[in-house]
Amino acid sequence: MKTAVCPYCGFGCRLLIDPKTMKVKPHRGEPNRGKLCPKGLHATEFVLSEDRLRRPLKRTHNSLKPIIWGQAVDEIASKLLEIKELYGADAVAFLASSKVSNEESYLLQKIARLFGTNNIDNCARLCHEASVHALKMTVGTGAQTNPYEDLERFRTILIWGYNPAETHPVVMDYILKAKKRGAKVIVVDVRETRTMAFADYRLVIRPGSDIALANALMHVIIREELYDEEFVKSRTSGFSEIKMAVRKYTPEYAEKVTGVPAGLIRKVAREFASAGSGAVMWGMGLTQHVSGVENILAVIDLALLLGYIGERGGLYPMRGQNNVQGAAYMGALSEFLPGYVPLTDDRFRKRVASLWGVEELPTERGLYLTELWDAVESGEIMALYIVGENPAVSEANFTRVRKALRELDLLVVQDVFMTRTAKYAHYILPASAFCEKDGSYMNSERRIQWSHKVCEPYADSKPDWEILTMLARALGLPGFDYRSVEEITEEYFRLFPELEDRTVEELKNGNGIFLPKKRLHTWEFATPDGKARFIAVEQISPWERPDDSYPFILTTIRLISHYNTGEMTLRSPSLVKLMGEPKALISRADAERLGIEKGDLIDIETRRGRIRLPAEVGRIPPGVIAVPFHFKANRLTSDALNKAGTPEFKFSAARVRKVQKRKAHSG
Ligand SMILES: Nc1nc2c(c(=O)[nH]1)N[C@H]1C(S)=C(S)[C@@H](COP(=O)(O)OP(=O)(O)OC[C@H]3O[C@@H](n4cnc5c(=O)[nH]c(N)nc54)[C@H](O)[C@@H]3O)O[C@H]1N2
Ligand SMILES: Nc1nc2c(c(=O)[nH]1)N[C@H]1C(S)=C(S)[C@@H](COP(=O)(O)OP(=O)(O)OC[C@H]3O[C@@H](n4cnc5c(=O)[nH]c(N)nc54)[C@H](O)[C@@H]3O)O[C@H]1N2
Ligand code: SF4
Ligand SMILES: [Mo]
Repeated sequence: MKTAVCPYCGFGCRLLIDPKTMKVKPHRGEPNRGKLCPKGLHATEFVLSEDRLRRPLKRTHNSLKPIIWGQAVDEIASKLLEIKELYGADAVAFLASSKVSNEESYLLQKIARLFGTNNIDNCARLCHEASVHALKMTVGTGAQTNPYEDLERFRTILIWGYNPAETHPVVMDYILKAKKRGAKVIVVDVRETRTMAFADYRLVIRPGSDIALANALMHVIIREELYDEEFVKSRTSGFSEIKMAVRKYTPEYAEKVTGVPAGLIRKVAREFASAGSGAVMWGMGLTQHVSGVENILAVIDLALLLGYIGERGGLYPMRGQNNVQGAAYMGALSEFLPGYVPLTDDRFRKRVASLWGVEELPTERGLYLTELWDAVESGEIMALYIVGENPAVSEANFTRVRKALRELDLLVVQDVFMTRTAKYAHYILPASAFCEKDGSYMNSERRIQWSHKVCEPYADSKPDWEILTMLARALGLPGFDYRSVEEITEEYFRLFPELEDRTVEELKNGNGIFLPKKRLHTWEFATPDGKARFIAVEQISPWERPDDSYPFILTTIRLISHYNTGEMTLRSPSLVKLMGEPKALISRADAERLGIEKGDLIDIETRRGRIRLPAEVGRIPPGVIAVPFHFKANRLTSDALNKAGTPEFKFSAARVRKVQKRKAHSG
């Protein structure tokens, strides 16, 4: 049996794979302790799919023709160099994948920066980048503070805009264990989720009104003097601003804004504050709003007020993709060098440059993934190199993305499948799947784990690190003479003081390595003065408001057996069998008013477009409609961005109409 890391979600389960049968069993060690969800259990099925890309392809006159590796890479490199020569390095952008290993993400950002641009980004931008920004501003480090194991000993778990029962099923085990030991679970969501079924307190909130609720909880806690005065005094700054800001957020006022009864707000504030310890876990319900950064600031403020940090609590922005945390730590973000170090940190930047054998690296922030499409429109971006990302489906308001993809002078897609995005590409490069290569991955708790090669690469595919090494050499970049993936691991280890004394062997044989360490901020915060900073925020309105023409609020959600844009799960026969048909969720009251019954086809329309889905009735308040994001929801969504560059996937104004059955033709 070989040990690999699950290629789906950021929880980071380890799989035991039998190389002969390719069957999967759960690893007994950390973090999954003998558990897997159906995606992990069937994780090798997409790898074995006949649909895999077999060889490099080139588009000529609208048809795709096979091309040999060497020629494909040479042609791509010379086109990139030509564009650089004519328009500068910033006319090229690279999209890294949160699905590939640390080594591979590290290589792509190294290529981008040595090529001369910070136009390097990954799907963290669509996901938790607001959490990263808010955490950096308050506690100094943009990542989850505590390991999963701590969840079991906290007395309260506050789950906010996050539905782990469907999105990180294995973390539910930790939550349920805590509950068995007496912890209280509080869930805040815009609908009655599967996670809410396990909650002691269920707060169904109006979409986009989270700041008002967080401020009201703080209002009660401050007014009733339930906060941790000692912690606030010795370890934080900015308390007086918070005190002022939350004064007007009485539970009664918040009830008007959020729809959550004032009595329940008081009860939850008291329970959470008096428990003595607590975790705050959050997800896309908070980040994917124009107020994303402020939403997170509000929940961090709440935790700080109670001293729920270190031994007594933790901040858990639960990461989405299997290696989104790693991609960020490796520097595949347009505003940060590896380790989330700002581009303007001269000392660190010079150190990286000297490790790479050059004098200087570009210092200006690159474009966010979500800013690329306008930049293509305006002619600023001419070429895009995409590794393992599917923006033609995953980006907000994808109609404009598809238009931009068509306009590029050069689009390269490096993926395991012919994705919706690859359909626009000039060159398509077949990548090997996770179990066909070695490499390290970092999960949400910042645990780096080794994933072992189980089988040979499919057909003529190559591991991403090999493809990128070829590309870098063809571009004439220095320092890409790697003969094994381990040499890349050793190189990135050198960037982090905490990893300097660690070895790849240790990583391969143990339970993983936490970077920078297991528990953050226990004694001191990673801010210049060592104190956490409260940042007061006011309720912020969504970008679009419902009106007479578009009276519904549309939000987008995830389902347990579907995964993101579906490229992998739809090629897994066992998962396809488990998959329910995606349905739009609407309230009983709205359904009755519009004459809609369960299973009826409905049209959902926003200012961007229209889609048709069967209806599911119930478990959501009137006026709100929730659509699974996995297939075509982004024809509808709003592309308004928050301060971290994330679109407002969770709030659009929409209208809903029952599709009238066509009358049978007479005669
Ligand atoms: N099965 C499965 N698992 C996955 C994925 C998948 O596609 N499928 N994707 C992975 C990825 S990339 C990610 S990022 C994670 C995401 O994991 P989650 O964050 O759990 O995912 P979502 O379902 O997008 O959003 C969470 C919840 O936010 C709620 N919500 C919507 N609007 C609001 C609001 O205004 N306020 C509040 N409080 N809540 C709101 C929704 O009802 C939903 O229940 O899952 C990962 N795991
Ligand atoms: N409406 C709406 N839209 C959303 C969201 C939402 O909640 N609502 N959520 C957003 C979020 S949180 C995220 S993270 C994004 C996800 O957006 P994407 O990252 O674009 O979605 P995925 O489907 O995960 O795409 C991953 C791709 O990687 C490929 N792949 C897998 N393994 C490998 C490998 O080893 N090598 C290579 N080269 N490729 C590989 C897969 O085939 C797939 O095409 O979607 C965002 N879009
Ligand atoms: S919980 Fe996440 S990491 Fe674990 S098996 Fe399921 S998809 Fe894979
Ligand atoms: Mo995500």
